[in-house]
Amino acid sequence: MTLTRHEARNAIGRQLLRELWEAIKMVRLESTTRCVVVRSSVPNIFCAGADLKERAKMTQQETSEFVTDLRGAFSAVEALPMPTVAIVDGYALGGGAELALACDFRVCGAGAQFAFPETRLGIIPGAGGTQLLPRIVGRSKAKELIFTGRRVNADEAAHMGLADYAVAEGDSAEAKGLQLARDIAQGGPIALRMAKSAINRGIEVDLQSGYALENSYYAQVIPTNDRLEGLRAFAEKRQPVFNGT
Ligand code: CO8
Repeated sequence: MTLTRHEARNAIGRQLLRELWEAIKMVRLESTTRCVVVRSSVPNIFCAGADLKERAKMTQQETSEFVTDLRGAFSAVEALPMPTVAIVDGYALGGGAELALACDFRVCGAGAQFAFPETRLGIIPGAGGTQLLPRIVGRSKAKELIFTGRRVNADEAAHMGLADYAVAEGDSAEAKGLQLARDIAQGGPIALRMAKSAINRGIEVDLQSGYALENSYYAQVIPTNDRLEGLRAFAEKRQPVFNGT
């Protein structure tokens, strides 16, 4: 999924939100897709967050509807069944940072800048930021970033675990992010979905309940052709060809 709203630095207004929803609805039905990459075609920008100009013209009711819709879209990204990689090569601000948080991985270019400036705008991160950020970087770091709104560069983001990879100056975040996606895509599509669900749901419950969840997801890979193909490929010393059944 590529954000291409150059003139507004990928700020998310109603039109971009509609397009994001269309992409989400399309991709989540694809049973053989192993990995989704979320990126930008705008130089030095991942996403400048919510469209502040459009929001300035909204009534309170419209703002409330827009915010609900945006929150829903980001939750839908987070709930995509297959692994997701955000390639952040430039600014990821406010809602833009939250979109990156909704992905499983964040791969950053040297010029990446994350910030949660919402409290400086009299609002709070409302599309997952107050919940996902502390789960990723820890409670006090998340509080610091959200209370101050300060920008975090790629190195610091990597240091605190906000970025999973930060490429060196001159190296391509795009290449690194796509390589990660290709590595993930070596796995079976059903296996990847089950593993993602087991981790995401398991982390929210106690350990014994987590083991029970793992067991139930494992049970779903046992009857698959992909599992048999994995065993055959191992015996025949070749790469498996998974078809998602
Ligand atoms: N909204 C609308 N327009 C924007 C936005 C934005 N967020 N960001 C940039 N633009 C527009 C600018 O107004 C400008 O338009 P124009 O050419 O008509 O003047 C154009 O994009 C280019 O902007 P710049 O000249 O500033 O471009 P630079 O490359 O110099 O800087 C930056 C890029 C750093 C991204 C800078 O534009 C900036 O700081 N933008 C504001 C970013 C920001 O504060 N974002 C946070 C928004 S708050 C948020 O996202 C909360 C979401 C909450 C969602 C809640 C859901 C539940």
